[in-house]
Amino acid sequence: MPQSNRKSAPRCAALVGPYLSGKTSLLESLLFAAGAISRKGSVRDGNTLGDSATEAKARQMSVEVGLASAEYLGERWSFLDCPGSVELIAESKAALMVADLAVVVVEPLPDKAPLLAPLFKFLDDQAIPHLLFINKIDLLTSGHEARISEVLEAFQAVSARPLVLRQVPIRDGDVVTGHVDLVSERAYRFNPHAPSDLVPIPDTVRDREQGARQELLEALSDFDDRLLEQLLEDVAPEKEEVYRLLTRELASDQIVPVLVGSAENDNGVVRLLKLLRHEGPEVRSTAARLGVDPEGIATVQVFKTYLAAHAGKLGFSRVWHGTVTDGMTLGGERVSGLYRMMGADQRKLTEAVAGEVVALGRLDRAATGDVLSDRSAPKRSPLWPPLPPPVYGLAIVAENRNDEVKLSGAIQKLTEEDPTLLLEQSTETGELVLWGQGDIHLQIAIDRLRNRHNISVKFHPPQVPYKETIRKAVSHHARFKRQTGGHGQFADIHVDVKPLPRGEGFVFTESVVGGTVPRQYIPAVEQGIRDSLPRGPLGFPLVDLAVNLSSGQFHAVDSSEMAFKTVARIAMTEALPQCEPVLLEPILTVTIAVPNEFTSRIQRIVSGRRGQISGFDAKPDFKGWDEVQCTIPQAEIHDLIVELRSLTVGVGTFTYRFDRLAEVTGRLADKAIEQRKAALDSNGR
Ligand SMILES: Nc1nc2c(ncn2[C@@H]2O[C@H](COP(=O)(O)OP(=O)(O)OP(=O)(O)O)[C@@H](O)[C@H]2O)c(=O)[nH]1
Ligand SMILES: [Mg+2]
Repeated sequence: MPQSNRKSAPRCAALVGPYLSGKTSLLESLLFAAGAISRKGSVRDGNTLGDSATEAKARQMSVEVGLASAEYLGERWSFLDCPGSVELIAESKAALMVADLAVVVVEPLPDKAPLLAPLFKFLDDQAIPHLLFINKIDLLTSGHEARISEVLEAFQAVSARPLVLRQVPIRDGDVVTGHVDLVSERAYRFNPHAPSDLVPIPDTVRDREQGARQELLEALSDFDDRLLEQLLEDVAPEKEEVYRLLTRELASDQIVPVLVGSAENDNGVVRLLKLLRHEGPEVRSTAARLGVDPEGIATVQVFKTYLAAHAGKLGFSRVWHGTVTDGMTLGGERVSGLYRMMGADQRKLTEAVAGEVVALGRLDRAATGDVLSDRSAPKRSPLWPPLPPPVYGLAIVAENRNDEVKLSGAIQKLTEEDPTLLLEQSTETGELVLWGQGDIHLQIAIDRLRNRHNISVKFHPPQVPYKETIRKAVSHHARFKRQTGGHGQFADIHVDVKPLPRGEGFVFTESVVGGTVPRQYIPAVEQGIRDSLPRGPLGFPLVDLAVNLSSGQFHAVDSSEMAFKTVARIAMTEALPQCEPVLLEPILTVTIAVPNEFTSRIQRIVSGRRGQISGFDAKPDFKGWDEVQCTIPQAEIHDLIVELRSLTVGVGTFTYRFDRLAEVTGRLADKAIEQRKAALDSNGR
């Protein structure tokens, strides 16, 4: 309950939770309940405020954070509708960082618990106050879903903080028809798409209500001795005191209130709004949580960068301190355009006070995560979450050759908006590889290239940077002699080619005595040999071999640098096929992280990819998770993330680094060599 009649500064709530749990629907319902929109859109019809992007409508899923704002009973709220996909998690984390609290929206399904674990962990690590909104309560009717108590038990198992039920559902037979608020002890009957009716507490719920209320009070009494005494002495605590404790413990992320409702039917949404209003933490405490120094006249923090078609670069930002005005200087740049976002609409503002979420126009230097003030250059918050390393790549080429130049510029723009997207121009394969968090993530980027930049691309799994080496030492004699018209060309050399241990690269030596190859031509011989390294007899770059120039012959008139360079290339072309060339493939050291219930099944995935497990251990700082160490050939890693996610309801992940090159022979090698030959032929090389 508000401690006084003083109105709160603008606050901000992020809607987060697993994929398809109903966050965008809930945003729509919240805005409708607050009177910010007069007509509700639906995800199905593709007309919600949260999913205004073309790519979101096409997929009926959120592809980025959606922003909206509402005034509820005279107080301003900004809502950040986060995408649920694990592949877009960085976007959601950034929004969570600047929110006063998170509303974790989840379906009433116990098997969603593993998806909540990493989210709860992030929220607790960052001490972000959060509540749970168990959505789709209407589905509890269809029989196969569990009861609220079972759902809660499953979710509690993955939350370090106590989940405290604030309402119990009222059922009529199998159908949830309303709920009882456990603090006010008021009962409400749901009406579809209309405010609930206050009703007497039905007798059928009374026992459950009493039991759940007792649990709520006991949970709170862990944080308050006076309440504990009252409970022991069987004294009923005052309602105001219970609200005060609930507000305090939510703000310090000690408890997680749990509400039930249905976004689709607008049930339980006004209750949620009221809880936000009375118990939602203030911007001051959020700024303190982030350690933001209130500097100068105004301080803001950018949590998302958006390149709008007309307005140019927009920095979606939370105002931490002071008042921002259009035209003022922040982080050393002039704010040119100040907007409040309502889905895709920008509403122009002249100023924004602390607590507001605004879009700042044309701050070119500011990046996502930066704190800007009128006093200093952009500063990155030390608490800002690190970006997840890429786990999936696709080689891309413009469908229209004329777009090739435009392509990297366009991708550059996408990566500015989404720093988890990376572009690599592979020096080893020559391919342009787009890296990200998964196939959906990259497909969204590819759609954006088409929708926003009018560039269509083709894509395929990136090539494996195979190498080749030799197994046998060979001594070889080569001669280059040509007589054309005037003076000819002549060079003659003896070389010893031999394999080196893995990782030694290439070594050139010479042991010429008596000037059989004159000093001035030796560098040309070395150059000729090096020129033949990028493409060995199998078609791949050669590594781990040594060549020694032992002797040769020359001609006083016809020998030249060019002739010695040529003879060196000839020597290599003739010698290498006799050296038993062999294909080398890169092997990666991989660390796979999964909830430990899945650990035993990782073996099958790894061995199915020609990998080897070297050990596993509990993941540090991550209760209930394991880390499996293994090596896997790079050729087998492309869609590892896809298989891993399908095994682990989406939460499993991995990191990797190059370990070594290893010989491959047999059918796998033949196939790689054949493909390489075809690729080189088609490139006319
Ligand atoms: N039965 C029922 N369906 C709902 C409810 N709320 C949302 N849905 C449906 O659930 C589906 C997903 O809803 P969204 O609002 O897009 O879910 P989301 O959490 O925003 O999804 P992402 O942003 O893609 O993670 C849609 O088909 C909604 O119509 C509800 O209360 N009851
Ligand atoms: Mg959504």
